[in-house]
Amino acid sequence: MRAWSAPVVPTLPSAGPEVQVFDSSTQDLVELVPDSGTARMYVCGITPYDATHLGHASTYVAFDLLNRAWRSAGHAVRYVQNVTDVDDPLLERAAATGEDWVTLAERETELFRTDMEALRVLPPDEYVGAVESIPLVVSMIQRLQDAGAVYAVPTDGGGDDLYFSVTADPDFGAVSGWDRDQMLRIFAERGGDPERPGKKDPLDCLLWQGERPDDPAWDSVLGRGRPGWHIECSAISREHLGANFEVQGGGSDLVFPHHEMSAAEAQVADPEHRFARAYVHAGMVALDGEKMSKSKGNLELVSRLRGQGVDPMAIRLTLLGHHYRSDWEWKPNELARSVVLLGRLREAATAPAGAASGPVVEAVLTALADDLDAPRALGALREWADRTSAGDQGEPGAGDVIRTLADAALGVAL
Ligand code: 5CA
Ligand code: ZN
Repeated sequence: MRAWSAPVVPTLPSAGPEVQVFDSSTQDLVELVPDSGTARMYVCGITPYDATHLGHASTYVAFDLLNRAWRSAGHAVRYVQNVTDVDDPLLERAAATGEDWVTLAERETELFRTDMEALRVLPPDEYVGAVESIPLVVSMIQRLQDAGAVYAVPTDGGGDDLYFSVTADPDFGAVSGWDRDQMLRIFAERGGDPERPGKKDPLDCLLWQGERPDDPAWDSVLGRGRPGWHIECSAISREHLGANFEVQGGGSDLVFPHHEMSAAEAQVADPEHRFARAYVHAGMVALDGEKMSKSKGNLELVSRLRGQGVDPMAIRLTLLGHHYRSDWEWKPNELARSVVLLGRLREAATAPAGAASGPVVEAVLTALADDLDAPRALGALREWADRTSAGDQGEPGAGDVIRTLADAALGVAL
């Protein structure tokens, strides 16, 4: 699948420190110096049944910061993202509105691309759909069958659904660290089916769904059907990044079951290797007191704000004003403040001379390497602009350095 076009990343005057991020599985900071010279990152992509909201944008901007922080530290980055272009929520929305599901997925994926471009999010090197990955999914399920970790549950239509036995992975539970009660509570809320008769363990998850009337289905050695959700990300990441890649990322709503299951499936298919080195999760953005979500409809859309003429860089500044791990609520007055801040930064950065830039470069890169502390990095830029506007113009051309810094490290074009 085609990604979106890449903004130019200007070269920084000096390299940043090695990056530390918070790993959900160890509940600790880890320094992720890439094993292979290239940092490999997989970030779970959208299910394209509705437009990009600010929660999605916030998560993708968070991982864009990680991408940029690795580059600032001098590492190459290989970035893979999926598109869940066949799954229940997409098919349900298409059925409800009478639209063809493929057309719906293509339209919303295209809108997502333009939103990401406007926000200056670096595109993944591989942007991969679930549908185009069905052969990869099927062969990973076959490996799980060889490992004895798959069983069939008959469907009403005479076919079989294939389930993954979570007990096959001795490390099951290590990503979330949750106890069984908590897993059972959340599983049903997030696409799982703990009550399904015929399952060996309520937590076992669907790998391959046998064909249903009116649902799309593909021929395979597993029978006609379509992939389950978690195996999609296990198979795509394994194919395009290999084993033990640096970061598996997404919003914190994916910790369980999605990232737990994806890791378990990949590790049972290949017990010699870990799935990812670290599991990194962005906080949830809320609106009107509840997690912003397509299913609830409490959304503010990137495309709606852009349509109203809001500068995407002001949207980005608003997202960066919150630490990526915190849960926060979208408030329109914060956007208004970001518009003002953007104006002040731009004014200072276009002055022929400004306050010394060196300490700001160091402060910004250090803050970002320290678990992607964008609010602290923004604070350093704001102080520089204040000093410059107050008359500290000791360094000719300082604004050019600050513009390079804001663009390369934070993705903000001044
Ligand atoms: N296609 C799957 C992942 S394989 C999926 O979760 N799609 S999604 O469209 O529902 O979400 C896309 C990304 O946005 C995920 O990383 C999810 O964790 C994140 N996300 C969804 N809602 C929010 C929110 N309110 N705040 C922050 N991030 C969110
Ligand atoms: Zn995923």
